[in-house]
Amino acid sequence: MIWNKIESSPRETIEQLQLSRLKDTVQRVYALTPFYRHKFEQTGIKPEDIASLKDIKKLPFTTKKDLRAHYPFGLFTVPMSEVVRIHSSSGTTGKPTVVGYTRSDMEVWDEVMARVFTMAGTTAEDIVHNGYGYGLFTGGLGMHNGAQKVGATIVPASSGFTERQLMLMKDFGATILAVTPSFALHMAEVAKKAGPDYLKDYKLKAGIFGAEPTSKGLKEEVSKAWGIDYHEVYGLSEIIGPGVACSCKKSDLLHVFEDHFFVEIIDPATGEEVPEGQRGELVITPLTKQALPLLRYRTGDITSITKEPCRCGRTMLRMESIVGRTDDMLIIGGVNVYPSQIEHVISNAYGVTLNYQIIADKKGYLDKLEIHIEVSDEIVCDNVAQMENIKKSIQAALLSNLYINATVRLVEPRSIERSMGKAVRIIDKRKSDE
Ligand code: DLL
Repeated sequence: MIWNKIESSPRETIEQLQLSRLKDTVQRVYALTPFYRHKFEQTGIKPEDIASLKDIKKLPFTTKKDLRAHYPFGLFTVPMSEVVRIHSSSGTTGKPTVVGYTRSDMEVWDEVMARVFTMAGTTAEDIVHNGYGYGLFTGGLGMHNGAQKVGATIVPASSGFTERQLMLMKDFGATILAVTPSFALHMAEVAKKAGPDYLKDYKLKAGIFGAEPTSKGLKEEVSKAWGIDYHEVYGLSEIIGPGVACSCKKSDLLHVFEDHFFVEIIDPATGEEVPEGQRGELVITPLTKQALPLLRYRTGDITSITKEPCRCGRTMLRMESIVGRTDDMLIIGGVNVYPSQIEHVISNAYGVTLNYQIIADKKGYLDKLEIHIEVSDEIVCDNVAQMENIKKSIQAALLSNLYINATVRLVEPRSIERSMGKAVRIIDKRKSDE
């Protein structure tokens, strides 16, 4: 099922729409945002210079730093009387990034989220259990509005209180689960305490997971543990929240809702576009935003795109699942590695679970990487020889697949703290020492 026929329109139609919307956006920011007008003047660009989609390259990039410099509402292009909603990123360091929505922005958000729910097979007959956090985080309310738009029954559970969430899922007969992948795995871990046939109590058929980089192995684990179809949703507050892209039933790649978001992939070091299919940093220009239109926003997320047709009938280009963030990339002894690549190695290993933590540190001048991984329940921690074998085989796989020398420490089941939202996988002690 496809929510909106634009999703399967010929690419020329989509691109024509993109161009006219891009021109409007450029006019809008030039006229209304001193920050952009100044940038245009500095580089000698005029809104009229945008005659084709390729001309987008002439426009300046926008970064998180720019948003922070204009905290909280400095880049808004409408009076506050037209802003009907505020959200913000968690902002673990310094000020958070604040975003605003007009009524029309809310309609766009609801629309793209309705497409997401429809991709996962949601109809008015479904009961959606929404375990994304409600509040300033866009996950909870973004999902909420999309589910409501397709007419499903929504259970606004928010995050935390795992046992209670499971009870509600059982008692209300939830058919669609919306949570972060790491929390879905934790929920399954708790649900399994009811015994091997725990799935008989649940009616779930699909899940909509996102908000954090996730390896193929962890997705398979979630899908298996809940006996459901895995749909991945991608998005970020600065652009809209969840609902920039989502995977359909036919492929693991995520369809980008291109009529609202123009995407480019660039080399993060040079800012130059990379060829289709090659990985780089995702840059997004929202095409219909009213309150906070941004040009060429550097997401920091690493992915690749393809325009190859999809078997589901949608024509909108697809992006690969996010490999990691430019700022999450670890450089260990000169080797670049993303946590999701380490997760992939762990997912193929015997005797361990996907509950792990990566600790990067320095020993003298040398980088030191330690990975703590919980063993599975069937492993007897007292069996020293077995533990040693597991540890050595993971270390060897990390070396041969990723060229990193890491020390693996196997820890007891359930000894690593669980996350109720986005998982904290990396502790980089080198950063805190700076
Ligand atoms: O995480 C929006 C969201 C909510 C997406 C619920 C999906 C589901 P922020 O808090 O602003 O917004 O964080 C955005 O999260 O730049 C990515 O690094 C990461 N992210 C979001 N979705 C995915 C995904 C929400 N599917 C940041 N895979 C983004 C990997 C993701 N990373």
